[in-house]
Amino acid sequence: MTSLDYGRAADLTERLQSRLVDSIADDAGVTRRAVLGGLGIAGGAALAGLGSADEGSHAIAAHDEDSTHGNFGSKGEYADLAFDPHEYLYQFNTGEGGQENVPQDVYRETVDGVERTVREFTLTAVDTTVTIAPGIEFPAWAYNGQVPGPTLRAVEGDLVRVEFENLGRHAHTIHPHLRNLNPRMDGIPQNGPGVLDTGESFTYEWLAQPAGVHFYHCHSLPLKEHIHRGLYGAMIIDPDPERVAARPEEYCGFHASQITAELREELVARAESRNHESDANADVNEMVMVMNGFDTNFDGDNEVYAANTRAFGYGVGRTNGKGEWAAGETVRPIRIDGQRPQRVYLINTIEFDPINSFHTHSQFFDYYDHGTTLLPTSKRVDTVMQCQAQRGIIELDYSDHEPGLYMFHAHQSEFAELGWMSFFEVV
Ligand SMILES: [Cu+2]
Repeated sequence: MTSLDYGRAADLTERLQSRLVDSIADDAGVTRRAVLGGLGIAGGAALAGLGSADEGSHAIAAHDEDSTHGNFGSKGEYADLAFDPHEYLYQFNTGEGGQENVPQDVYRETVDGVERTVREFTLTAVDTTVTIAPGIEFPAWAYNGQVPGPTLRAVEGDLVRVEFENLGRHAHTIHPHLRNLNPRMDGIPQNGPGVLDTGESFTYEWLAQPAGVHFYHCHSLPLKEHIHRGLYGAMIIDPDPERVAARPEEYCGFHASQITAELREELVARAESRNHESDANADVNEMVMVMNGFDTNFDGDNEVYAANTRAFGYGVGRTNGKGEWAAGETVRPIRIDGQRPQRVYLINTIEFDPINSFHTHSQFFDYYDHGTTLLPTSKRVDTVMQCQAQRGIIELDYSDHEPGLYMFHAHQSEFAELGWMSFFEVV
């Protein structure tokens, strides 16, 4: 058997989780709600000294304690279901569909003489709290009340229009990691509108280029605090198959004179597989993983690590013994159909540590650094590392693996033990 026993995997997750929660529970930067040890929820939303979040904002700070989502008293369960790390994996905002808390639209418009598809999103910065470990609330600054912020998705050549409003207490911006031709739209303090104070708004416009997996974040100073508090998100730019057919050399390491008809055809097929408007894309199970960390005592060092904010959120919870997870339980592996190709859009956002990494057990994968090429930049690797803001696309194939649990985690062992440890459950 290649997979771990479910009960032992659950023991491991629970042991690491308890140790982590014990180690950070008294840190200055967090608030501990009494959900551990079957005590039930403490009264009142814990806001870590930040006061109430603005009413009418998208903040998720207020916990619905009369919720029907079951009892949150059990050890190892997350109480805050407003953000579900399993849903987040698959939440792509394209302008024509996405999350309820992300107002969006898509339409055609002539921009500087060129007719383009415009994908418009409203992003609002707020102060809120996010659950980073069972019962542990971190005082975050967040786009649309969530960390990571909403995943934005467009096609190469589109115009991404972001109506940004700052309802947080500090001055913020949005800086895109795109090939942006207008310095006013760079989202830095020194250009265009500069930083936006509380209550101010600005509409950013960015050309969606190049194709790849990209990143947006606040660029206010001190930068390390504004990023680390949670103001970041993924921006995916799908390749345009027609453009790939016309300029295939821009999507691989070959010179134009070396492009054969077969290679052009392969690159176009790969572009279709990556393009959410193409039928071929529906065959692939696509997930977003943003590797992040939290400095819970504000000493300039991370105490908690995760993929998508929740320490051990993709660990193994208690089951009924048959791999079916108990109702309401939010600690569970990512269940995947072994016969479908898997694609992970991976981004590293951690502050304070110079690198992060992604390592798969019993598996090798193809990797596309920044996702800007259609041929892999690394073939058959089981570990990649990323500095802050580095990102890439991972393609995995479990079609010949036995069903069961396959671990993946940061291969900085410390990060794994402090939360960035996860499982795929292949079925
Ligand atoms: Cu900021």
